[in-house]
Amino acid sequence: MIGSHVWVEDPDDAWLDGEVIEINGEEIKVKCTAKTVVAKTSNSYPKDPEFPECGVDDMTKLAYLHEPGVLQNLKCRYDANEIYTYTGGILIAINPFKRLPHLYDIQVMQKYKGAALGELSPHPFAVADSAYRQMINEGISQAILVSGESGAGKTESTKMLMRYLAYMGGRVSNAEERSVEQKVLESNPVLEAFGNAKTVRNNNSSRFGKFVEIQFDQRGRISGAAIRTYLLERSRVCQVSDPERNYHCFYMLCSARKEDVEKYKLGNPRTFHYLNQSNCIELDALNDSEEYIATRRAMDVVGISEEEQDAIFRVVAAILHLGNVEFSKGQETDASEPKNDKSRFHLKTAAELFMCDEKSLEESLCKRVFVTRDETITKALDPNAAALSRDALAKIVYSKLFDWLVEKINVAIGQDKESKFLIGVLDIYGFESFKTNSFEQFCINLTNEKLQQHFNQHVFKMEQEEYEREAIDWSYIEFVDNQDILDLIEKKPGGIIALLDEACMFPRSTHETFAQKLYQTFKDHKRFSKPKLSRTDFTIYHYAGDVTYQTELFLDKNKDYVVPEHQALLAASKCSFVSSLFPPLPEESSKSSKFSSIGSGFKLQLQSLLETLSSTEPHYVRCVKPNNALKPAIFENNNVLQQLRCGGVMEAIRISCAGFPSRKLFHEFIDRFVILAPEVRNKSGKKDDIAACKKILEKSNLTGYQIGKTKVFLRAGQMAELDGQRGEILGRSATKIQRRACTYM
Ligand code: AOV
Ligand code: MG
Repeated sequence: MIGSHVWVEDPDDAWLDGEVIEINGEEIKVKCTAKTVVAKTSNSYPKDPEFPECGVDDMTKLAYLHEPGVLQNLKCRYDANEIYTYTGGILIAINPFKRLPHLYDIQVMQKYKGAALGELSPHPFAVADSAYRQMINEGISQAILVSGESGAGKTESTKMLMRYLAYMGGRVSNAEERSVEQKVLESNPVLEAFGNAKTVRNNNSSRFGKFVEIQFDQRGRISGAAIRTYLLERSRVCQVSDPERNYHCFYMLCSARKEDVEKYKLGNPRTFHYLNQSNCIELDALNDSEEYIATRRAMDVVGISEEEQDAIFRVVAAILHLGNVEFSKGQETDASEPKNDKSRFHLKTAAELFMCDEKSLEESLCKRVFVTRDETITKALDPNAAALSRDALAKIVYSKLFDWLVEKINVAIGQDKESKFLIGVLDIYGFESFKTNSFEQFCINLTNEKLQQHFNQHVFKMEQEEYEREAIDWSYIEFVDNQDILDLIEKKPGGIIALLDEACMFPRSTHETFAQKLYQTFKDHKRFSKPKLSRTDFTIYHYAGDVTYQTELFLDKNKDYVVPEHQALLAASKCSFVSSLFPPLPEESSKSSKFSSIGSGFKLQLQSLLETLSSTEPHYVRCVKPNNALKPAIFENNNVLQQLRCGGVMEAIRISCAGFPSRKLFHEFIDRFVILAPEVRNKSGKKDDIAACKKILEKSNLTGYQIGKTKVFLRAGQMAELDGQRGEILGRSATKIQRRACTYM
């Protein structure tokens, strides 16, 4: 109709709103603020004339539910610093890229304590509170799954969730001893110092996945916690591309207090090869020397002793010195030796810091020993191979150091083996697609596929199954199932990981033969393709977009292997901390060269994570990154929309509103709302229950609800309506008990 207000699609801004000024059959001309657009009627949506100025806090309350409406809602809330919005039971969090301290202080926590989800503005505290109360009331373990792309705010949201749980489950501790929850909270800065780095996507990107399981006793007090970590990115230790950084701890140590810098013979980070491959050394918002102090303080809290801290930073310094050892051709053919005095100095310093023999360190870098059936052959490595050996040593030491920290923190916090109640919080690396994508991205994206499937299954399948079980009318909502991608990657035998393991076991395989094998095997797979101009890359059509992987380092990175010379060297260190990182290998595995696969190991870890998750009641927080500039107040429509689509949020909204987001068992329903039709009281039996429910609903003038076999199913908003009516009768203020429309998703 001419004069009506509509949304039309726009390539730049996704959706524009304007007034219809002309209609020509299937086409309409729409006058928007900046331009006039001609669009197909089928590509336009009506605009809500009474759209509330500040939007609605739950998408299911939108009067007109469509993509532009959802986007408009998020945008106008974001502009008003309302960064959180519900979609039924899912919390959408849009990264503000600026501090909003008033949102998270202790008074806010107090307010959320015990408030029903939806009673107060959407907030991670509300999600944590609801998980906590469900755990206490129903005795079911809970999980809060935080997802979103890199830089979307997962880690920050996770910290809020953990702070709230610590607040709820904390106990008054004596000043002497640190409480469990203090240790849990302080484990964050420690792990971030060693496991986070600046990437192009995020100045504080987690380069490992983390599942924190908080254990509670019968009384709902925190009694222990376990931190599980997943696959730290090792390559970053020796390879940093501009404008990214290595792990934070290296820079911290370089700007530590003077005596530490001198003790470890450090100085300007630009003088170290592992740091100066990138031009980015300092970060605007990060003061490395303050961070150093904060990290050491956090280490105190989690129970890492002064000596251990010294040893840890000594190893970090040793890695930096190791990276500065360059090699040149040695006297024998194909041999290598430290290039010059400078390299010798760094080699000597690294050996001192590792507390191992300098000569042995040099040999472990420049030579390899091969054991055949009859003899032992020592082979010299050329300068290139020696540099690779050096990097391999740096990586293995760093990753063992990280694992040690996690283990230490777990021991220090302590486990409550008796605990029956758990709340797990998952903060795992978001979907990644870079210019070059290697094995790390492959594993990260596999993780995201698995979690996406969990989300799909939970939200969609469970919902539909419930409707089927209850035999109510329901037209299916389609959703994209990603099982085919998971099969492509994980299937055994025949999936990509299985083929990679095979390639790693055949000495003559190269990344070229591996790629050929992939092309052959998956030439007809609809989620796989070979890019036209490449001989060794492959593309996977992930749920969140296409990613092309470069196979060059896949074989290498999949091998979980410690060079025996490196193992022997550090196991013999005079520093008990260093030698403890390299405990003697069992006889068997040190001899046989049987390879252990990182990919398969990771797959098993994920499997076990998903098993844990499936025994919990899940809650979801979907983080969204409003722009790629990492700046406040910029809301890029297309960018946000893409993330909402990829994360299944659009479908979740649809299903929630199209379906019946609220439901109650007959007797529960009657108990709660009998006051609306008191005459139905005092009857029992299933038939009577149904009749009673019908009567109550009739009297409340609602339509569109359904009566299943055991439950009443209500449309979005109807529970709130009933509660309002009940409140009026009870004479309480209706707003006090107005609840979120969707109590179940
Ligand atoms: P991520 O965990 O999702 O990325 P982060 O949680 O590290 O992302 O968030 C990235 C940055 O955004 C943070 O360092 C903050 O500067 C800012 N930020 C996020 N959430 C908030 C908030 N609620 N309030 C203020 N600032 C925020 V990655 O770890 O890269 O996938 O692997
Ligand atoms: Mg993170």
